[in-house]
Amino acid sequence: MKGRVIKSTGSWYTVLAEDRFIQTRLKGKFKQGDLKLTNPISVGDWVEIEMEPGQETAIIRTILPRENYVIRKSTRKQHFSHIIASNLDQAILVVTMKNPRTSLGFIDRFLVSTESFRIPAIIIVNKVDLMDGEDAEDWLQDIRDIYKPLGYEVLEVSAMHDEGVRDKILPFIQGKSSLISGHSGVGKSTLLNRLVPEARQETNEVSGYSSKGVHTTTFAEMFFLKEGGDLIDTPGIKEFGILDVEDTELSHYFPEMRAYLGECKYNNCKHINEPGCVIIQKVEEGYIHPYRYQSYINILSEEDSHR
Ligand SMILES: Nc1nc2c(ncn2[C@@H]2O[C@H](COP(=O)(O)OP(=O)(O)OP(=O)(O)O)[C@@H](O)[C@H]2O)c(=O)[nH]1
Ligand SMILES: [Zn+2]
Repeated sequence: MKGRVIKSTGSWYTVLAEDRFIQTRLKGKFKQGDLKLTNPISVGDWVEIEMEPGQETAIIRTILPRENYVIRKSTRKQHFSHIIASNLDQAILVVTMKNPRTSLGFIDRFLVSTESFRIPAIIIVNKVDLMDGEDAEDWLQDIRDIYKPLGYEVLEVSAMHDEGVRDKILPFIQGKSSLISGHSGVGKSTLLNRLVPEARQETNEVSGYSSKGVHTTTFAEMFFLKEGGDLIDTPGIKEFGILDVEDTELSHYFPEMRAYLGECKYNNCKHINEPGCVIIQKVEEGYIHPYRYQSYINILSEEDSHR
């Protein structure tokens, strides 16, 4: 039977297969290619399962090849990675101008990650009800001016006060598998509860497990839209870093730079201060936004200092 992993709690995985939620577990070892993983299975994985004789539970026999995945370095084990979610159609970044403030630099790091994972991204600006004054207007205008021309959708909502928030977002998530990310406090849970009103109930169910003393590190959980499609929430995972991107590769993950790659004088150009650099020229001519170029330089130097 084929199904999709929708939740992982310790050694048990909830799989949705043939319209049923089935508790499954792994038996034996799984080869993961070159990846060294702390979790062999992630939410979003498609798996082949087999019911245990005379039981309501099943064994995972095969993990089907992942179309894509979001991964981060393990905080517990050196040289190991942790898959946050897989088989995604898009990643949603929720940002706010205030309480907390999301910086453009953070947005750029996120977008570099999703570009490197080959996952489309959209930006939801939440708490627009708190926007007030010139500073807020400038921040919002920058977001519109910078990201929309690059092809990233920018939606402006108030999850708390806007009754129409669900209708506004639905066309962008219906029929898709979307990961929700963003700083703590930007309103991810509030938004999720608007989009999937039953979600809160589900969350309570998880804490119900823990009161029985079962190990419940919930890595991620999938919630279903009644119109089709799903949302993956990642409690406890506030952000994922940029993983193993080579200096000369970084510009590939800036869509506005991609168009000019190969045009610089030196083919290993890092676009910092090299003579004949077309990227620097395009920044000067106004084709590449200076904030984006600044983020590019910041990421380059931060990644260097991490080595
Ligand atoms: N003013 C305003 N407050 C909001 C809005 N959406 C959410 N909030 C508030 O922001 C706070 C954080 O919201 P959450 O939904 O818990 O944020 P979160 O992103 O899930 O936070 P973590 O669980 O820590 O990752 C809560 O007090 C919400 O009531 C909004 O549109 N406007
Ligand atoms: Zn260059």
